[in-house]
Amino acid sequence: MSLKQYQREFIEYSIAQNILSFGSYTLKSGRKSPYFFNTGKFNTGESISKIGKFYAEAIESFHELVYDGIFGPAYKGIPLATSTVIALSEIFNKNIPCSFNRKEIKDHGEGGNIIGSLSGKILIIDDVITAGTAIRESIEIITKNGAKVAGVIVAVDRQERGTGEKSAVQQIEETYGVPVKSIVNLEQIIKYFKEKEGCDEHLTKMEEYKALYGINS
Ligand code: OMP
Repeated sequence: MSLKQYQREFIEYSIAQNILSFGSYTLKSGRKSPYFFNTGKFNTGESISKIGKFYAEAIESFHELVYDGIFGPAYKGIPLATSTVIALSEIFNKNIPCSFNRKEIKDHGEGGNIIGSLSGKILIIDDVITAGTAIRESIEIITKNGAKVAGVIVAVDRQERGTGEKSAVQQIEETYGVPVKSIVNLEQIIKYFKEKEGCDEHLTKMEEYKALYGINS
């Protein structure tokens, strides 16, 4: 399937801003990767605004995502969720509540570890999915607080195998029965490089990495 306009723009913007970078990176899983996607680098007014629009476009394109509110896990998920609900309001005229968690325990004032509105069916927004550890933690927070998980949207699905042959996305979809979607996945980033001239080096390394740790698709 061809890349959608917002997916192409997302990849181009991420490369231009060095958010998607190439080199040698050790991941949380210990795997050595030739590429890394760093949402922490969405750190200016322009880039935070743009990332919200990319997520909003992706969310709108997946009709399986039926939700009442958006949850962004601390810390990286907080600006992502905030920017996304602003974009959903400004571009799609949808006024969606958002929430996030506190990492620290607070026993005074309003108490609790959730800030914002967390009720009904909640869409989790996160940056990257590799093994799925971060997403499982968010699912636990939401269910502990009495809400339901409607699905997950990440910026990049690295499409890596977990402990078995399945990807983290497939495992989470099966375990929790919710859709897990992304703005782009590894296959789409590879497709982008295939269509663009002068990117052979990146392409080769990403294909080698996919052969080593990727799912068979
Ligand atoms: P899992 O919890 O294994 O799914 O890994 C996802 C987390 O790894 C992200 O939330 C990031 O903290 C980090 N990460 C990135 O930010 N970008 C990448 O390209 C790869 C990783 C990673 O370490 O796997």
